[in-house]
Amino acid sequence: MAANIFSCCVPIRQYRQREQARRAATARSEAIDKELARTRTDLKVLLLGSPGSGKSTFIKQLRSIHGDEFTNEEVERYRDVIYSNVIEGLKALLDARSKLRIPWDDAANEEHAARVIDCDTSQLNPRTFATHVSSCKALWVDNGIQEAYKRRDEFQLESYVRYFLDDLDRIGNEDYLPNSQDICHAHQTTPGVAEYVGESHGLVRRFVDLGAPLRYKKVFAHFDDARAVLYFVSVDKFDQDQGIDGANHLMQECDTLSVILNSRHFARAHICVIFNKTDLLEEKIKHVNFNDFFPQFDGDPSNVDHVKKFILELFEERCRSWGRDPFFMYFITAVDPINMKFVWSAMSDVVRPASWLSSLVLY
Ligand SMILES: Nc1nc2c(ncn2[C@@H]2O[C@H](COP(=O)(O)OP(=O)(O)OP(=O)(O)O)[C@@H](O)[C@H]2O)c(=O)[nH]1
Ligand SMILES: [Mg+2]
Repeated sequence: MAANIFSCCVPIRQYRQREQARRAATARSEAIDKELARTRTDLKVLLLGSPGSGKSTFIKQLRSIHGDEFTNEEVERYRDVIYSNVIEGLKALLDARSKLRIPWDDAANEEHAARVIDCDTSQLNPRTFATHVSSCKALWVDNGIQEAYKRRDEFQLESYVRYFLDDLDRIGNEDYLPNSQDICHAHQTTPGVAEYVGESHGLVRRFVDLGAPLRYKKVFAHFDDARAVLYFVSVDKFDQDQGIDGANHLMQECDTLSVILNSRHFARAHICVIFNKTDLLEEKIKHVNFNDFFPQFDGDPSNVDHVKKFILELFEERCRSWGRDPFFMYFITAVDPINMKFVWSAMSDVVRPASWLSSLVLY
């Protein structure tokens, strides 16, 4: 009897040991593959564009498309960024309300305003943010703040403000953890160069986010092996002046693009112009007259297709005068995952090795 039990147990124990060894070997091999993918590069893609034009958002969406989930640490880090976005957004609105001399709906909110203004956004976590939630809620529903929000075209306000402040019940919950859409709306300036390595269909693409291009012009030489350069333009900023000469934002973007197109370091790269924030452009032209900023525009200023066509032709015309066309130009909404999936499948032709370009397979 004992012999029978023994003879039946040994194979099970051996089976378990073998199974454990097999799992460990698979894990080791996966770790090696990951490490190889991390260090291997089949194709380098450079992301350039003004601050806030959507480079990091594009990369966040690519991660989702590649099934590369955010780690718990990353989710917690983004949660704290979102807390700081909420407070910074409110501070901007409070400042605008005061400068635009908009009266309070409820004068008692002055006290809530003082608490928010005093808040140190570098120290926010669920516990500290919880102490500000009721003030944030009271301020956001005040008609004075709502009026300032309506006049947001008269001052600088980040695009995420309504997205987060409309959802304070969820975000203010102490157990709150951001979902992927929240993470896409969060903004934290990318410090220096950021990289994302994504592998799909056996192809390892290294995306390098280089920050504001003119500041980093000197480092272009280190990226002359880039297969594609994606240049991001915030199209919703058509009504903004920039720089000391007060040039229109879109015209300034044209100039920056000329620097990239003319750079000898990118002579072999496909230069692609990504017109981002199309959703905000569509919303803005409903209340800001596009014609006021581009008198030569002769379409319907409230028709987004007319406006997009004009912007496209403006860039095309400028590029023609420099003698080099961008490989393609695309209008996208980087915070919209459905739009991004579509855009990515259309773009994958560009971000392939040259030898693959003749292939018709889209993925
Ligand atoms: N509504 C809307 N918001 C967008 C879009 N693309 C980006 N944003 C928001 O714009 C803000 C800035 O986007 P980022 O991707 O961080 O911009 P960036 O180019 O990486 O900015 P820097 O790192 O500061 O140079 C974030 O709050 C994004 O959620 C878009 O298509 N629509
Ligand atoms: Mg960034």
